[in-house]
Amino acid sequence: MKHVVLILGILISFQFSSAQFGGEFKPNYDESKVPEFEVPNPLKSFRKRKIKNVRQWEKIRRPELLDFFTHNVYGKIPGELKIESWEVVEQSNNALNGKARRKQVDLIFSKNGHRLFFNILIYLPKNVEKAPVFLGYNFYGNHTVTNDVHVRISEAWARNNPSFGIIHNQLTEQSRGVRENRWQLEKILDAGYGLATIFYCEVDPDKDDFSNGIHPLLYTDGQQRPAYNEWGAIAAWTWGLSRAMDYFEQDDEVDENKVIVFGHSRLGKTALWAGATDQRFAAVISNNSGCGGAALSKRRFGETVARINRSFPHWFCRNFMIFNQNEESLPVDQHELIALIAPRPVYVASAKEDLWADPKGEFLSAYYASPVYNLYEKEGIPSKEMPDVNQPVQNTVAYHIRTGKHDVTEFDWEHYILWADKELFNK
Ligand code: GTR
Repeated sequence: MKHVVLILGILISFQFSSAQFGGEFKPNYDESKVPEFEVPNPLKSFRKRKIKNVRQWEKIRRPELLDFFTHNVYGKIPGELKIESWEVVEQSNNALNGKARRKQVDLIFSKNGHRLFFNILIYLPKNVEKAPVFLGYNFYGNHTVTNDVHVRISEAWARNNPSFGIIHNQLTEQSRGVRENRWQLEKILDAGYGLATIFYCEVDPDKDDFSNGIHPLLYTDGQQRPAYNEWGAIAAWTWGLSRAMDYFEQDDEVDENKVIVFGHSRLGKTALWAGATDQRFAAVISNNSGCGGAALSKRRFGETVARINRSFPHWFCRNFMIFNQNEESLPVDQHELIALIAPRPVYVASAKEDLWADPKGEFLSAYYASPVYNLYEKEGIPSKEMPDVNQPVQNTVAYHIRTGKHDVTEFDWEHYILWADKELFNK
């Protein structure tokens, strides 16, 4: 009898979890099936106090929101770890046919008997003394962003992608330049900006395994994986972006007050969290960041909290799983992540065919974050109506939806540059 009960119990819980985590998960793409929900008010504290000015926002509301996202969504970074040393492993004043200066810099860390280093590839425009830079992670190695033969190939673990010649989780020469379109390096340099990029798996390999990357350097004795409220991979990647920022503060060729953190998709989620947690970033760009990024979770349109936690159990902190199929009980939503970036400029971009990332939910987040920007007398998104395709709305909060799929395109970069010129240089 006992056994029957046990087996029944296992069967029921299996049923429950496969329904919850969706063996047959079907994303909702029907606007009429979006559940009704109340958008949490960024200007009302958890204790229902009205937030009327910048002082109350910064003293009461911002800290409690930051705390909520830290302990329940992305996870807290359990300690401090400074750059132990850095080394310029390669440089040239005549890169890209004389157009740019190039540097490849290793940042080195060690603690608890573990050592970690990651490399920043930096291109700077030649005619600018202290350059503003776009900083962003890449998915398949620094050598994929350009055809420049001098860019080193990382030896870190990489996700397999046979079409890029990546098998056995090792990067190869075959993928040099394959992501050139996504970076538009020449355009960036011509506009007077630098580009700095890091292969994200050097900071933390993108897999459900907490024994590698940066995590073990900050474990307590005997710890094997982060606690429920501690950092998943997204927070680990943001840690890396902040260390890149530490480095820029020491590099005379970079204007550390004009670093724009950029990311696509999971790395767009990362850029937003980096901007929220590290106020040294001057501006933030979220390209097609979707669920757990710019999109409102409560809409459950496309990818959902349960689905993302099931497919990528290592991205968020484990506490976030409490909200699997339970988005209504979230006391926050992702517009408040964007609000944490205020008053610094933030750009949310969607793609028409990228329904999985919920373009409308991304737009609405930018819209609902805007009252916080207004407290600072900055202009956000003025209307709840989505703009037409390929018609950017560019204020301190900016948004566009372009034609095409989940990707980063020339159109995206053209508009990011125009907006950065306006927001950071009043051009
Ligand atoms: C998808 C994931 C998205 C997005 C994307 C990416 O598989 O469901 O949340 O982050 O990956 O990073 O390319």
